[in-house]
Amino acid sequence: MTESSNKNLYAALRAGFPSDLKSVAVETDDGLLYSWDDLDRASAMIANLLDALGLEKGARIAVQVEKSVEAMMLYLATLRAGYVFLPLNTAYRQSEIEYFIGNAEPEVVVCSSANASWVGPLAQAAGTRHVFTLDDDRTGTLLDVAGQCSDQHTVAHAAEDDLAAILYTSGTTGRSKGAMLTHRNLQSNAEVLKDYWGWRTEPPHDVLIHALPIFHVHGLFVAIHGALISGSRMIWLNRFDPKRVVARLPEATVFMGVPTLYVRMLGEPALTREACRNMRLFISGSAPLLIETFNEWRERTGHTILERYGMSETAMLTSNPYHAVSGERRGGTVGFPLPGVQLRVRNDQGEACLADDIGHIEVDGPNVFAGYWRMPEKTQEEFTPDGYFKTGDVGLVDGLGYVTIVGRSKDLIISGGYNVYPAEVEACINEIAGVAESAIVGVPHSDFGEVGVAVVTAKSGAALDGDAILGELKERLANYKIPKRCFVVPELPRNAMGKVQKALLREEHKGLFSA
Ligand code: MLC
Ligand code: AMP
Repeated sequence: MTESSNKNLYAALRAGFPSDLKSVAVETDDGLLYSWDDLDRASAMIANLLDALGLEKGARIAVQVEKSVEAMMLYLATLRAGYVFLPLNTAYRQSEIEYFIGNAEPEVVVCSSANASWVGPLAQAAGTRHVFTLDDDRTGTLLDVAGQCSDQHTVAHAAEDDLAAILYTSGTTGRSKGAMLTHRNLQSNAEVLKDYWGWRTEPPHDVLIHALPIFHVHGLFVAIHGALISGSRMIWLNRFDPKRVVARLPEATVFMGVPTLYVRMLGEPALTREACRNMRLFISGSAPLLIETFNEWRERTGHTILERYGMSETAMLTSNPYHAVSGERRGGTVGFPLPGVQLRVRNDQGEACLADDIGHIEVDGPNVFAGYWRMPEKTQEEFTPDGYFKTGDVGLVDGLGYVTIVGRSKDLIISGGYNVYPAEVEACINEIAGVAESAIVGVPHSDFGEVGVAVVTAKSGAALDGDAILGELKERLANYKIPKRCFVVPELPRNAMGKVQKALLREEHKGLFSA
């Protein structure tokens, strides 16, 4: 088999490593240095561990661990061994994890040692054969066993349509769906962004501040792939801390964040033009960047944030231009479709919209996922007959080709860059004793952009307390999904068809958290 016939994403990332493998690839904020060679050898050791387990092709490796460089190595190891990486948000609670593990049926589960007492039995009950621990202080059974393995490993052969990762993304109705991403989906996107954003592939390479979680598209794919495939060093923060990021800016050239990160950094007096003197590029995405933040950032730092748009199902779709010759970076827009991405806007009747007309955004391209894990009907529903994926986002393309997202047809709240599906939270509230029904609406929030507010009615004779409801929810749902307020009301507003009028509730509560 020739090298080029191997479409394994790790091989493509590895090809981008600089020639000096002893140079620093990752520097943690507390001063640990990892060379490119360390990344390659440690991921080889973990890959050898996985290979020794005798897993089937396509086996899922589910991972719920705190962010660490070793967790990234586990991701790289999974790729290079040819298995499927399934990252899980550390905020997920027991019932959420139970669902993901039951649905994905991973052969391997890696969790923190603090959670092993409940994740282990739950995984074994679901048929998982191997459970390891991994902590953010370079300990855990995964590293103990991998430490015994060889640091030489031949990258497994992968066809371009082989699965590389499954990302669970909440459904508009019902439970989360696993978006299946192939080696081709991820590699094509990484290659396109390498060029589009001008990553420096020759010395002096870029230096990326990595401060995002690594269980979603943004931190796991866009940031890590971008740095690795261009041979760029990463300054690695396990948690986002605006003070620490601003303190490290003078050493960096690239930063990526969700809008909340930019809002919080603007609260730091040390954020100045001087601090940003070596920066080349600030990128924002995952949620709408307010034009106020865009403008304030430009005034304070002299840099124009580049906003881009993507999804778990598609990785990156559009981006504002990097090079001035391609156009200006326009605040409030998400830029142009990336090379290779076909993006169209259609009205409710399925007709193409004219420039500036608002409609449903549909996309196609090598980055568009292979479907939802074990949900062929759902997959079919989300694609048009001619093969375009229905993003659920509503927007327009202007006369110059800039895409603007104006809303969503899916009932979704994006809070601090995390997605919250009202249907999931409502279902959870409705199970609480005494609750008759509930509605979750998204309202503006000065820090998180948008947050959920719950409006609940009681069954006759039941006495409910909003704070007690939130307390119960915290046991069952990831913290960012918990509504920031809960109101108990005599009844929910309904229209003539009996449908809850969420727009009225949104209007009523819109001033709760705006600055
Ligand atoms: C934390 N909290 C949130 C929240 N994050 N509430 C609403 N929305 C959020 N996103 C709440 C917690 O419940 C807790 O409440 C309190 O804030 C403190 O929790 P914390 O964990 O200490 O918060 P903090 O570390 O400050 O986290 C905030 C954050 C984090 C903005 C740094 O949310 C974050 O890293 N967001 C980035 C998400 C991301 O990477 N998205 C990319 C998705 S990919 P209490 O009441 O318990 O005190 C994607 C595709 C694409 O969308 O295009 O990129
Ligand atoms: P996820 O399911 O977490 O991948 O979230 C994807 C969704 O985030 C998209 O469908 C959009 O609604 C939203 N999104 C991502 N980037 C942007 C952006 N720059 N502006 C507005 N919305 C965005």
